[in-house]
Amino acid sequence: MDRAIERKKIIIDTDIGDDIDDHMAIALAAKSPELQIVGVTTVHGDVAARAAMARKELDAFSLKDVPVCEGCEHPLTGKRYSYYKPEIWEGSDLGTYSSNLKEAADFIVQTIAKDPDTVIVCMGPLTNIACAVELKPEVMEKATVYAMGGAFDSAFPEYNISKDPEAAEIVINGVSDIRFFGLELTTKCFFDTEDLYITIKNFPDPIATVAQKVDLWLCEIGYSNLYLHDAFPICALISPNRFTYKKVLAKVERKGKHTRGTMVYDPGYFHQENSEFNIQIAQMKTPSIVTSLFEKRVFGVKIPRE
Ligand SMILES: [Ca+2]
Repeated sequence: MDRAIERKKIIIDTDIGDDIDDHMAIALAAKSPELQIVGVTTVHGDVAARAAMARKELDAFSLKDVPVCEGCEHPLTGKRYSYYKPEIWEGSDLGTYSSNLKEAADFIVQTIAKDPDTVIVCMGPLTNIACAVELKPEVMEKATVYAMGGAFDSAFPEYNISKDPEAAEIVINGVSDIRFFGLELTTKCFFDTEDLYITIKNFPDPIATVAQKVDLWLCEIGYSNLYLHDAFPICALISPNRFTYKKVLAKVERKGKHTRGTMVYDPGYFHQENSEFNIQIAQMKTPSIVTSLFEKRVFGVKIPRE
């Protein structure tokens, strides 16, 4: 690694084990010399199985010293619901892997208190971050959060926000620098799942660990496109000049019959130029660089495209 590169410290907060993009995003972070993963926290549902999955992947990428910490199983209100059958997707082939720590909110607060420049990269519902805000608001107010979440060109309630709207509302008002990577951006970049699997299926570790999940994604879930949603905030930390951010005042819909979990905001038609804002929405002109980064850094080969 070039010694001149100052590595940006990150905590990855993840619901690894539902959509495959968490696995992909962790692989990209692990292979990027600009970033230093200082901890992984798990959220939403079977957080112990998710922690075991994160441990297995970090170990495969020779990151055995990075602590993995279990977080909140349930949203702040209500119960957790998964799209997929846990026995198929979560908890598969985990052997003796397990977490190092519990109480993710404590870990997050302690890490940010020690080094406020550490960026929290959120790849799941924002429950752990909300708990950290409630635990130590004065510490978390100074935190920087890059979150995959929201759908800023529609009233569609995007998954991560909709699974814990109350947590999202606490976080957008409790953290001064929070940047969202919404579906209108993250759906612009994907691999063909089968082409990816065929290309990498016989690769040695650590890619074998990723290939195993791609195979599951293809066979058990059956999605032909492998979207890289959670890799966008990682990409933004690797290549900050590729991204711009639109500052807006957003609120989270928590009551709508069809829109609970939607983030709503004034698109700028009516407010003053310097009006108050609480989030930043990521924008970029070349989403294809996300797949290019995977090809260069993670797989080392071009993945065929239809
Ligand atoms: Ca995720």
